Amino acid sequence: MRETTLTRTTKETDISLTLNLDGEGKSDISTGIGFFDHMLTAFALHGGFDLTLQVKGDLQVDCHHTIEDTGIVLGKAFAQILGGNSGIARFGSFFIPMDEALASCHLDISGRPFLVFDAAFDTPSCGGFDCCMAEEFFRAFAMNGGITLHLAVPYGKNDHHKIEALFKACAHALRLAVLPKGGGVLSTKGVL
Ligand SMILES: [Mn+2]
Repeated sequence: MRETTLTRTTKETDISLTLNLDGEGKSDISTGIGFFDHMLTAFALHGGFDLTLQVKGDLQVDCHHTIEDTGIVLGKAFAQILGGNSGIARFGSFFIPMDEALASCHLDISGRPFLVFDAAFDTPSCGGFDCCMAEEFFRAFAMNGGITLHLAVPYGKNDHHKIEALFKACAHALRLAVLPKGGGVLSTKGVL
């Protein structure tokens, strides 16, 4: 089964995560930030991943460490489960419209971490989630997952819709990229 459990404890956050790539989209998520729980619940459901996540972060400071460190652990979980990225589709692309907003995600589970993030927000936050943390979350996820990740919101007005569409687009692109393909690594180099 393509599943792992990770824990990570620092002076800023205490994180426990279990991820199953071949799940049914079930989740049990508690980060202390309601909007972030909403995003990660959507991520699990749309990716078809089972995700159990408990985060105790220093929210008395702000939401930064809690969100960034969750991205780190989620990225590490993908990297650990996929090993050398052998036998998977590797690439995934998806567009998600959400009312007036459109988000796109194009990714390559390449072992070459990179983030392109082309989205702008009009308000400082959605609930307790600072909108600037969307980029920080996806950067931490890409860096620790070894994923080339391109995210964009070409248009849209409502920041809740824009961010939610980004999480859903990323989830669907990942669902496609981790599909078992058989064979070895999809690279002329023979290794990623
Ligand atoms: Mn929503």
